[in-house]
Amino acid sequence: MSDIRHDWSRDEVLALFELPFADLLQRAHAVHRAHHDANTVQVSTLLSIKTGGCPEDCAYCPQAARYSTGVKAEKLLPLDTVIEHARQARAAGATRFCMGAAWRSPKDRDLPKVAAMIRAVRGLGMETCATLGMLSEEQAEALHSAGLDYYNHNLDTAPEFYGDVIGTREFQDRLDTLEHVRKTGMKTCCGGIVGMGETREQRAGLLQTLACLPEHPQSVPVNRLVQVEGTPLAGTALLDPFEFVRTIAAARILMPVSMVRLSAGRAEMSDELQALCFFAGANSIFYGEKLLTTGNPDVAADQKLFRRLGIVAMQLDVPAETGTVHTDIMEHRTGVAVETAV
Ligand code: SAM
Ligand code: DTB
Ligand code: SF4
Repeated sequence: MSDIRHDWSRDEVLALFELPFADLLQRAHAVHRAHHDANTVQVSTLLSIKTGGCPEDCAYCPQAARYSTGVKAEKLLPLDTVIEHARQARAAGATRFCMGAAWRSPKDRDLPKVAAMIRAVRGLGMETCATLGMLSEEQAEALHSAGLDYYNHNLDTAPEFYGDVIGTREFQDRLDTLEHVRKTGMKTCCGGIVGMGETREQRAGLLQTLACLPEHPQSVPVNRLVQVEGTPLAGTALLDPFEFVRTIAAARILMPVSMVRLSAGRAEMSDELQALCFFAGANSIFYGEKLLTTGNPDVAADQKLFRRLGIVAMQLDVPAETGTVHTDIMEHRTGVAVETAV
């Protein structure tokens, strides 16, 4: 029987969180091994192509113009700067390049510029991902035509906690953007943030909502809140690290085939905590010294951690500069269908 389900109830998800820690981890790790190579981790590099000055009010975000966080508003980066960053990311071993913009949604005049970036990064033989805010169907199609592989748009938190964190757009707006992206055939990268003062039931609610989407997102970033001075969420009580591991484990059980990304917050995590997250089913990270505006472990530290844990970075078998990208090729390398739609 397939373990891919879209009908999880909140109580079932909560019951996973309430298992004894060892039982939860054993179950998650078994699901992980059934679908993935447990010693391979996918690495993506992020670049902020348009930083700061965002009109939205997301209470966690250092890029919202209304909070005094020290992040300066910048213009969209020029194409050659983006290409240079992508080359460096590829040289360091990243296989996916994710471009983020501090927009509520892209302006139509920006789209051709972002499309040119997508084409250039694809030309370097990397997978492409973008996170630009809300998209209309037409905008999603324009990005798809440019060759975008993934669109990142997070649900961020459970529907009932959402209004405590974001007031300038609705939860439904997020679901609509994801629908527009899926319609084009692009893959979705969708997850959320924990450690924002939500309850365990609300963490379960976020994961339940993700697992009950029409398709499981192919990538599920689980961010631990990076507390930035000046944002309303600075000073939030810290989440128990074991509860974070439980969240990763539950995500793995609910979305067996998806890549679960140990995302923001790694700079504040010990190597031991990250190792537990990999055991619990995380198999993707952001790689490179910076996320969008905040820090991330440096490449040397991650390479050392991988060596100590016997982890290898996932490879794409794509000759450099050819312009063709075969994401399916990962099946050859790992023997498992890691990116198959469910
Ligand atoms: N502006 C676009 C949007 O909101 O969709 C794209 C960029 S936005 C920075 C992408 C995601 O980053 C957010 O949805 C949120 O999940 C995550 N994020 C932002 N600030 C964070 C923080 N301080 N800690 C953890 N995750 C954060
Ligand atoms: C996601 O879920 N996490 C990334 C990516 N998608 C775009 C962003 C994390 C941002 C952390 C705060 C910052 O660096 O500004
Ligand atoms: Fe703007 Fe995105 Fe930050 Fe929200 S998360 S304030 S939309 S950049």
